[in-house]
Amino acid sequence: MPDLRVDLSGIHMRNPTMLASGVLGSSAPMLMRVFDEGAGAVVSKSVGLKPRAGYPNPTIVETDCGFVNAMGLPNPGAEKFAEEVRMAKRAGVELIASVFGFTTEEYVRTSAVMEEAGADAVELNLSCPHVVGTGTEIGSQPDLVTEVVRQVKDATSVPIFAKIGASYPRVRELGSAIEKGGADGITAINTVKAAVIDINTRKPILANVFGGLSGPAIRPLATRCVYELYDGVSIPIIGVGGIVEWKDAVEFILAGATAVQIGTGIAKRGLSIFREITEGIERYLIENGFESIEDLRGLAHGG
Ligand code: RRO
Repeated sequence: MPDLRVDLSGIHMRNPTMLASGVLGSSAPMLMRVFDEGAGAVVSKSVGLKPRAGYPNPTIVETDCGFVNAMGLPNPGAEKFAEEVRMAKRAGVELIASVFGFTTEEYVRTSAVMEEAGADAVELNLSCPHVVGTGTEIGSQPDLVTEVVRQVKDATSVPIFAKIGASYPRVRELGSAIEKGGADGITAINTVKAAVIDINTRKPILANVFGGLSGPAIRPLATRCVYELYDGVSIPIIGVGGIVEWKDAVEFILAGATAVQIGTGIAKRGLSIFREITEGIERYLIENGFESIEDLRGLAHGG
């Protein structure tokens, strides 16, 4: 049997699938359920230092090519969410806490609370495409990205991943900025800034007007980012964006991903998607004579 285990900068995963941040990640029971269903690790919904209500409804709209969401970072604040992290950790869940901030200090303090609560790693959200003052507004400034990563690294001892979007044109430059800050990995990509108009009301559907597009429409864009990063950085890359089938996951691994995250795909396939994708990867490895996932990683590169 091929080896499906993945060592993601010290995070020991039984398989390369992870729950993407923002989907089913707001409570310990949901995180536990997803882990029970076979995910190798789970990433919680982004939390900040203070509670936030998020945007008014409608916050999500389905289109024929994916979902567009503008939740607006609803979260109970780090101290309160720490209770969920503790509960999930007591149940043995491999848990990465997603963290956002409006300042470097907020990223640092929130990450420290997550580490203290027992999170195995922190994923810095440097890429929410539609909240003013955080996300892409920070993630499109490479020097600031280095600074945020460096300061979080200095203040914590768990692995730190940085999640980027596709809007910054020089993805390798951004990857280098993250690596320079000392990050343990890069997650690529977040949703892509989008809008949907109701032709009857002749107005935008989302209360926030703009939201983030997820689903198969962004998969080739995400694969391109992973491919570019793999050529430019030496830290692990986590691929995310539109994975629905096991073949999609294999594509990301061939582009250079060490692990893959799944979010929107759950809406199409249910929670069995984690097992189905893991089994599909396993079959592919057997049928093609590979002994481990590692043997597959990055094979789309070079001659
Ligand atoms: O909460 C959101 O609206 C949200 C976030 Br933080 C993010 O990173 N990406 C996204 O599509 N939505």
